[in-house]
Amino acid sequence: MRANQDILLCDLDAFFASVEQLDRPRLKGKPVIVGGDPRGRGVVSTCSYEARKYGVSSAMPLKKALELCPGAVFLPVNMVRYAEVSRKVGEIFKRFTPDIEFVSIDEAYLGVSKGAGCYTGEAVRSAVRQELHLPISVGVSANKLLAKIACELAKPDNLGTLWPEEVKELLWPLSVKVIPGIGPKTEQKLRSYGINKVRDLAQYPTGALLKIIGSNGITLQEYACGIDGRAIESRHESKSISEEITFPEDLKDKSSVIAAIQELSAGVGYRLRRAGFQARTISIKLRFQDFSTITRSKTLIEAVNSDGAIYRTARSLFIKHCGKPPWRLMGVKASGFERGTQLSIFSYSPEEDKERKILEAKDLLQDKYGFGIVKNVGEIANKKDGDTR
Ligand code: TTP
Ligand code: MG
Repeated sequence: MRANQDILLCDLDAFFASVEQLDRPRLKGKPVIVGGDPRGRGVVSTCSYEARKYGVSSAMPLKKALELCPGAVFLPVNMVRYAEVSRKVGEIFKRFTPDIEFVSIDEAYLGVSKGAGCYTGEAVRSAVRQELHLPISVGVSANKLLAKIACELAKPDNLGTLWPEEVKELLWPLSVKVIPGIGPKTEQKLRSYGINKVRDLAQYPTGALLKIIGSNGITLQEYACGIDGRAIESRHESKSISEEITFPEDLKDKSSVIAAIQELSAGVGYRLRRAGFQARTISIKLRFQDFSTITRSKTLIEAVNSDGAIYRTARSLFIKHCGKPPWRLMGVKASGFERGTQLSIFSYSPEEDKERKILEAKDLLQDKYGFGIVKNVGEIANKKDGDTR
């Protein structure tokens, strides 16, 4: 957990069942149970929210599910298809931040800069809804635990928040079973000692709690107080953020390519800032008409994340290495990440301060109305730059 970070827990709703309903539209709005033949000995993998109303839940014997919900449609598990959808969801997550921990097939933690959590969460939800036609819930907070609980409480198809300062008011009155790690057995044990609500767990003498549930008691008590120091562990931490465009027709004039570089730089800059990163290295990728492709990079003295700084570097790389037109594809990439916002002590100037303020306003508008809504701000930000380096 980092103090300057918001954490999102994104979790698809009734994942396997939602994919089945997507692939078979006639099942929309109906109780769907995924797990196999209800006459067999298997268990429920998951079920649609329509089936949950009947008391059906994951890990329940299919036979029992049939008794509870005889009208449900029972389907076998089609893991290949779910894995395919899961990959697509992961690609959407990666657009918003490289700081991702994939927890399971339908669940991931995303780290974004402080204050960007809710906007990013809504943007993730609408991208998954619009592009994959699937419902997803998002919990937003300052740590993993509270983000996870916020998501569970918000489900289905919703975004919820649960901030550390709200723990006493909102979390303490709830049953201990909302705490991840407290399954039915631990819950029962705690109940037998009169620990029913999260408040009871938070306030129970620690020594006595350790005797009841062992060493795990310390962590669970910290959780009950909303404390969780776990960091996001990106297994395949993305090392770069890039955008590229294949032009509708090969371009022959430099100014058109430079206009594209400006657009691409703004996209890369926005994503960098939203992920809470700065980048030391800016690269371009250039493809010529004969498909030959070059990449060229420049490593800067200081890490950057403003649209203007990325654009200036990418443009100078292009001018230096553009070769002969026509050009077919142009890409801009930022890598060599460092944490934090761009506040240079070496070259801090009123212009940079102005640029930063303009970008902050632009980012907020883009969070709300989508990337690219503000076109001319990049121009203002880049005006101070007269050089072609
Ligand atoms: P979950 O995210 O736990 O459940 P869910 O997506 O079906 O429902 P929701 O998140 O809205 O509560 O698990 C993701 C998938 O993993 C789920 O669709 C099926 C599979 N799964 C099992 O196969 N067995 C299980 O016991 C559980 C809990 C999940
Ligand atoms: Mg899920």
